[in-house]
This record gives sequence, C-alpha cells and structure tokens, in this order.
Amino acid sequence: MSGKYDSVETGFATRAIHHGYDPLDHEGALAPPVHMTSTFVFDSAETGGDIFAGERAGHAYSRISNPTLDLLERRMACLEGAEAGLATASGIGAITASLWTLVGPGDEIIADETLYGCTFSFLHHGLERFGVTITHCDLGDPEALAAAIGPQTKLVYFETPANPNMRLVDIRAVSGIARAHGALTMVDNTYATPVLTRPLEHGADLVVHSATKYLGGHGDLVGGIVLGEAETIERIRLYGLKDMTGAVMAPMTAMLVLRGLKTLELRMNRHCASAMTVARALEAHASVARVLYPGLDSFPQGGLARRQMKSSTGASFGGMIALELHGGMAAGQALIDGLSMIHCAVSLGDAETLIQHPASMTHSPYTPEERMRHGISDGLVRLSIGLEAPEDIVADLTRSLPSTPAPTGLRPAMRV
Ligand code: 7XF
Repeated sequence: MSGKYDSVETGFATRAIHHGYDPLDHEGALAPPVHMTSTFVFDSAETGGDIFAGERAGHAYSRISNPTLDLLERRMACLEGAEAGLATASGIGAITASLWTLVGPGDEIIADETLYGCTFSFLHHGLERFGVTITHCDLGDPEALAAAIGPQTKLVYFETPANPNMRLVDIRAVSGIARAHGALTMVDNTYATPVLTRPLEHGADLVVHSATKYLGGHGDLVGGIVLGEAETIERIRLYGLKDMTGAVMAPMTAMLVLRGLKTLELRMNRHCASAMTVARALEAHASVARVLYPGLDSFPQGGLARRQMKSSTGASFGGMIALELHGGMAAGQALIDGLSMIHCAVSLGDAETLIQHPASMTHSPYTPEERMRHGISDGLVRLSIGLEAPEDIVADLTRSLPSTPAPTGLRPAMRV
C-alpha cells in the first residue's frame, strides 16, 4: 500500500492525513477499511508456512499483525521519523513489550527520576524481580548520567516533559552519552507528541507513546505504540508482543487513532495556545504558589524548552500544566472540588480540560517516600488543558481558587 502523498517533503498535517493510504487501492474508500479479523486465510499450505517463517510478506494472525494496525504503524513512523512502528493495546503494553525484549537478567536500565506511576511500577515490581537493575538518575543533568552509566547499562529511559512535574530532559545530550556507552535511549513522547518533539531526530533510538492521550485525542480509546529501527521493532513484535504480553491493539482502536492523527497538529496548536494563556493566568493568581509550564519565563529549563519543543508555528510547549497552591494538598483538593466545567479525571490530551491529584491518583504506585525522592509533592495538581474556549477554562479555575492565599503557610515542596 502506498500513497501519492508519501514524500517526506510534505508538511506534518499532510502526512498525518494521507501517508501510506491511497483510496483508489481500496475501492475508493476515503476512510481506511477496518480489518476486523482475527486470522488470515492462506492460498496454500506452502504460503502459510512461508509467512510464519518470515520468508514471505503477509498477515497470519492479528496478534502478530493486521492491515489496519499496519497503516497506523507506518503513518506514525512517518510522523516520528522512524523506520517502523508497533501498535499495542496500551501505552504500558508498548513499554512492557519493548523492555521485556530489550533487557534481561544482569542488565541495567538507567531511568529518569520522574516517571508515570505504572511505568515506575513495571520497572521495580516487574523487571527488577527478574534480575534487571533499575537505577534512577536526574537526567535533567546529563553529567549525572555520565557519572552513573556503565558497561552493564543497556538502556536509558525517560519522559520529556515528565509526568507529572514537567521536568525536561535534553534528548541530544542524554542519547549522545548513552550511545557512547553502547546503550539504547528510549523516550516516552506522550506529553510532547511528534508535533512538538521528534526524539529520533535528536538522537534517541526508540520512542514510545500512550496513544490513549493526544494521538487518539478524544478520550474514547486505550492504546500505545513504539517506534524505532525496523529490526528492533520486529524483535519487539515477535517476542515482547506476540509471546510475552499479547498486548495487541484492536483494529477498531487503530481506526480511532488514525482518525485522531488527522487533527493532531491542529489540536496540539490549540492545546499549546490555551495552556500558555491558562499558565499565565494561574501564575498571576495570589493563591497559586508555583506554576510549572515550559512556556513561562519562570520555567527553570526555558532554554531547553525553546530548543526542543516547537511546532511548525514556532516554539510551543504542550497542553500540560503542573501547579502548587499556597495551602498544599488541601488547597489543591478544594480547587478540584470547586470546579464546574473542568472534570476531575486522570488521563490527558482530550478535548475536555481535566484536573487530577498525582500523589493520590496517577502516581499512587510510588510510596510516599519514593514520591518525595522523585520530586512528586503531595501538593501538586496536574491540569490537562482541553480544547474549550480558553477564557472559559480560566474563568472556571479563577472561580474555584480562593482570592487570597490559604493560611496554612505551607511552603511549596515541588522541585524540578
Ligand atoms: O497504558 P496507557 O495508555 O494508560 O499509558 C501509560 C502511560 C505511559 N506514559 C505516560 C507519560 C503516561 O502518562 C501514561 C498514562 N498516563 C495516564 C495519566 O497520567 O493520567 C494514566 C492514568 S492512571
């Protein structure tokens, strides 16, 4: 299957809409067909054997590959600048299938200090139980990686921006150090999306996404994808996905992610512009102790943000905001409970603005001591800015925030 828009010269939005699909190869169907089939019929026993042996191209069983997933994988590979992709049942499905494949007993993974809660849990409660060493390092400081990395380090893993506290990692600096020591670099690009950051262009080896978030974009699916060199992705497909996790994406989900990708750039530009407006309004509010948004002048890694995060319209910093209120966790809960339009829910990247409390929700797999060590304070509140009119988002937040700071006098404990 090939499309006449496949040239890499075409713009991001064009490729997100057209890459890899020509309607005239499919009876003129503008929207790609959804191949709702578990298995595939072979024209002979010999063909079936050849496909299983990898000696002939073709589909055999939908836990291994499926044409609808194949289109999504090629389209996402095109958007991330990867050779190949592998769609999975969830973001955690992509992370687990990849890491079960790429590391084994005696190997070390160096991971950033701040990670999404279930990723942290898989590293420690999954891989570590099977003899993989997990070392955390502040990858915001590449020198710290240079000091920690050793011959047993197989892989360096991080999110940028990190969920939930927005810490950034310099992909080029970190992947350069990893490569010099023979280690792979794997980046969770869920927050930035390829609209703002394409980690492979900065030297990373693998990119992983929770497609549940901006890629799908409408809060109606759970999915994931990993992208990188074709040979590595094929190993993850045939080992980590097919035999280890079975975390395969459903064809209907692939269709929904393909639909989401068509508006990804449009949506991201709106998320970014609205988040900037909301971040500025929050920073100016008396009861807000600290706002972490990479577009604010106060953001501690502003230079890196401007170098590493940009869309076709210029520097853009995503739709996620972290904040702390005077009054700590109690004030954060009061803010959440006082909102009327903004929903209290985990997940992110949807049309609806969502707010949640990481310590008790997304990052509850950490113990309280681990959260302290990893920079996730109890007072942190996380906002996923949606696509509503930005003035309505600001108005809802402003209505729910006390006009004067809460009197507890707690100092903000968040650090980046
Ligand atoms: O398996 P999922 O599709 O839910 O994706 C897991 C995942 C991987 N990487 C990042 C950076 C993520 O944020 C996620 C999922 N995070 C949601 C959240 O932070 O709200 C999960 C809700 S508990």
